Amino acid sequence: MTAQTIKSKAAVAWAVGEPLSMEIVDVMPPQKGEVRVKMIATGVCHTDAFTLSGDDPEGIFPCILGHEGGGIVESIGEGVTSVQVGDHVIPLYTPECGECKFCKSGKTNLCQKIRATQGKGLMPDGTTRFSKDGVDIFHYMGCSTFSEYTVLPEISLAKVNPAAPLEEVCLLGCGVTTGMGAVMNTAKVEEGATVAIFGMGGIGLSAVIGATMAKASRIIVIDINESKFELAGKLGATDFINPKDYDKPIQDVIVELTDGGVDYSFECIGNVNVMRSALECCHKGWGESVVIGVAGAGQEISTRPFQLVTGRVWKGSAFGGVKGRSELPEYVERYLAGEFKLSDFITHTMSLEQVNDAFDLMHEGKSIRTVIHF
Ligand code: NAD
Ligand code: AHE
Ligand code: ZN
Ligand code: ZN
Repeated sequence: MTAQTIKSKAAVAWAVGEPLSMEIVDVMPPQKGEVRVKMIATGVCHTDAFTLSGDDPEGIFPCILGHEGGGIVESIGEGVTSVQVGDHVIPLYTPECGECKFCKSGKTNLCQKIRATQGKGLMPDGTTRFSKDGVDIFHYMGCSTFSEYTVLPEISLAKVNPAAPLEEVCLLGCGVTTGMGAVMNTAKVEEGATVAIFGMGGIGLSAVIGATMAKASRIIVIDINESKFELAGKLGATDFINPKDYDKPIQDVIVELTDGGVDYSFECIGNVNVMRSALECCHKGWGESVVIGVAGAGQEISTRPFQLVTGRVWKGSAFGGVKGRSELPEYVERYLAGEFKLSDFITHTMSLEQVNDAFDLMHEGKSIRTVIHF
């Protein structure tokens, strides 16, 4: 049977800085190469708040935010072969087409096949599938998981083991994969290495899991909110630093603590000053710092070039360097095998109607991840 336009509950961001508004929107059927997904659960990531705040140069309104979801295929468009109705899927803001220059390079997970239209809030054919009373609503990061039903390109879906609870593995759609992947794929932290992780939100705590799995000898965590340290310790962090306790640059504190600096550092906040600290707390000659946090429009990083001349390396990581379609299902299997837990991250669960409360909890530093159940 051909799919029809359906009504869907959605939290719409009508304008920058405004609370999301619960609406019944129209969701068109999936077009050629597209899939319509019934969302089961979605996490709320700091990047959703970042875009709503107006700091994202690609922010475009009205839109439906959300990019950390888990759902079930409701209908498929013409030519779709890799998923079928009923499959359990995780939406991917970093798709994997397998045929673009980036995919073929083997050097990056940053598939660019649909990046231009995705950045404009549109499907690959340049149009949107969402509307309300005839007004078009834009997609967000190609995912828009704050809607009961959403449409994605086939290449933006990872098919995962249906045995995995979507209410938990939705977190692998962004935060947990990003943190773990940055440590294991991007930095390739080795056994015995020393690590500093700045920011103990969902991303930083997942980086702690990655560092623990990599058997790092020392995992130093830095946050201005000490309530985050308990879970960090449970996940394997060994040293806990609140920069507010010191009257000197935090990189100096870490360099002294580690006989010259750490082997690897990770910035999981989105603060360009902290990015500098993260680079400068790395060991001369070989220390590597990975930028994960997303900084606002117009912000720039700086350091003395001498920091790089003397062997420190500055790099970045998107979605933990993970190729969504070919590698994410394996993360789900590792979760199912008990290699890591996701429930620790879920401090709050709520309905879509309460999504603004989830943003408040994040801004107040009271949540790690809120998961919305549909
Ligand atoms: P979060 O808000 O849950 O956590 C941020 C943490 O940083 C909080 O614990 C906060 O107390 C701490 N913090 C804030 N300012 C600090 C400072 N000056 N010094 C030390 N700690 C400080 O956020 P999150 O969801 O974990 O996301 C973290 C960042 O990662 C955001 O910028 C987000 O946009 C970005 N992100 C990037 C990717 C990627 O692929 N690169 C993926 C997901 C999220
Ligand atoms: N749109 C912003 C950049 C936002 C950004 O850096 N996004 C990360 C993922 S954050 C997930 O929570 C990312 O993967 N970026 C790679 C990409 O291609 O978007 C801007 O500055 O324009
Ligand atoms: Zn995210
Ligand atoms: Zn590609």
